[in-house]
Amino acid sequence: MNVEKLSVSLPKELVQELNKFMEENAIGDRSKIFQIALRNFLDENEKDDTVVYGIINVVYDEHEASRMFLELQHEYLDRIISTMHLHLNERDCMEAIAVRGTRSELVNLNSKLSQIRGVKKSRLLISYEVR
Ligand code: NI
Repeated sequence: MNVEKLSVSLPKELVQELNKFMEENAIGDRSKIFQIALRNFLDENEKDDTVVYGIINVVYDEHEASRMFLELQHEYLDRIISTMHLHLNERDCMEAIAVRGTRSELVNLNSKLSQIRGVKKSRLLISYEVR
C-alpha cells in the first residue's frame, strides 16, 4: 500500500478516549482506526454522481420534527425505497430509511434531515455502489 504520513492535531480528551479504547480492545494499529473513520466521513460527505444504496438512520423528537420530516421524505419519494419506524419512548422516534440515488442526492438529503429542528441525529451509511 502506498502511504503518506500526516501530522494532525486532536483535543487531548479525544486522544485519551482513543487510547483507552485501543487498550481495552487490544488494538495496536491507530492508523487503521483513522483510515476507517476517514472512509466513513468521506462516504457520508463526498458528493459525486455514483449511484449508491444506503441507509439513513434518524433519531428525532416526534412533536418537534414530524411535519418537516415527513414533508422532506415526500420531496425525496423517488429516492426512498422503504422506511422502518420505531417508537423509542413517549417523544423520540427512530427511522431507518433505505435509500437509492446518487451520492450527492443522498448526502444532501441527509444534510437536510439533520438540519430539521428536533432531529437529534442523522447518519448516512453507504452500503453499496452500483457500477
Ligand atoms: Ni414514533
